[in-house]
Order: sequence, then structure tokens, then C-alpha cells
Amino acid sequence: MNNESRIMNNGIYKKYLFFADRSVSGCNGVPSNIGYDHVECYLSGSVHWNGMDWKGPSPYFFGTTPPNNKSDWHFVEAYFKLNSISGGTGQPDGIVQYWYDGSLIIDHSNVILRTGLHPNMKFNQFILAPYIGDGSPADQTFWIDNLSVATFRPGSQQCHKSDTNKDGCVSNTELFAFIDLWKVDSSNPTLKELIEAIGLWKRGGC
Ligand SMILES: [Ca+2]
Repeated sequence: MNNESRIMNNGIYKKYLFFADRSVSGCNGVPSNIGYDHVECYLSGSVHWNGMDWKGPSPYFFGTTPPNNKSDWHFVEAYFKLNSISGGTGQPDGIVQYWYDGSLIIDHSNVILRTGLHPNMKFNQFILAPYIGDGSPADQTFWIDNLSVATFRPGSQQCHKSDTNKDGCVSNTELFAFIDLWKVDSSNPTLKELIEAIGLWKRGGC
């Protein structure tokens, strides 16, 4: 939410340190030491809206030849982590990462996604959507399949809690052991973690 009394804030980072009642994506100024590629600030009705973009180095899903052939399936992974709050101030340590067919093409570990005014703010929406500012001049289509939402990067070396031998997959034995743990204490592992484990096991196990 923008602080309408401080629109643009002259982009002065120091002001960021002194108050938390502000947006983090453009209209109230953008700290110089955070990672982003583009910000927007515009008036819509009587209030300002803003947005922050993180971009890859070049167009992807582009053309008709590999590796970016727009008609091929591509494996996309994105990871977002909220920044910490210290001394009542948002710290530039949030993470935004994006992999395209296994290649890390967006990588920021100095992002601010919340201020000290909202220290307990969490993600509450997940949207996959196309965007062209004034609308597309032609009909376009895209497909999404095998969508997973997780608290870790599936398939990476960051193993799931249920993968106790850290080999990157969840075996029958590991899944049943995880279910037993959940029966004993449904807060650790949580139901969400249990569902993730089942998803990993279904994906192929060991
Ligand atoms: Ca395992």
C-alpha cells in the first residue's frame, strides 16, 4: 500500500530507514541497494499503484528454434522468500529466483518485499498470468501443466524434510516413517509437509 503523502519520495533511500508506512515497489522511492530491474508508479483514480519487475537477460519462450522454442514445453521454477525485519526495519535480504529449463536466469538475494510495519506479513496469493499493459493485439495461448507449490525447490539439492537420507527422492520407507511422525504430532511435520511428501513419492520415489 502506497503512502500517498510520500509519493516518489524522491527515491531517497535514507527515508526508507526512518519509517515503515510505505510501499516497497516504486511509488514511495526505491532503495539503491535492492535488486530489481524495473519499477512502475502511476495514478489510478485517486491513488497510486506501483509494481516491481525482475527480468531475465533476454526473451525466453521466443522464436521457433531450440532452446527457447515457444512451442516446446519448458520447465519453469520460481522461488520467493520474504525479507527479514530487524530493529523494526525491513532488511534487503529477500530472495527472488527463476529457473528456465534448469538454468538460473533471475537471481536476487537483496529484495525487500515487506516493511517493518508488517513484520508478520506472508504470501497469501499465487498468480500465474500473462501481462501486456494495454492488452494483446492478437489472441494468444499458453499452457501450464504439472504445477507444484512447495516450501523448497522440488528436484533440487535442497531436500524435503521427509527425504531423510537426502538422496533427492522420497521412498516408501521414508514416506511411511513421515506419516508415523505426523500421527504422533500433526504440527511437526505439518499436513502441508505431509502432502508435499506424498507428492514427491508419487512423482517417482526412489
Ligand atoms: Ca530418500
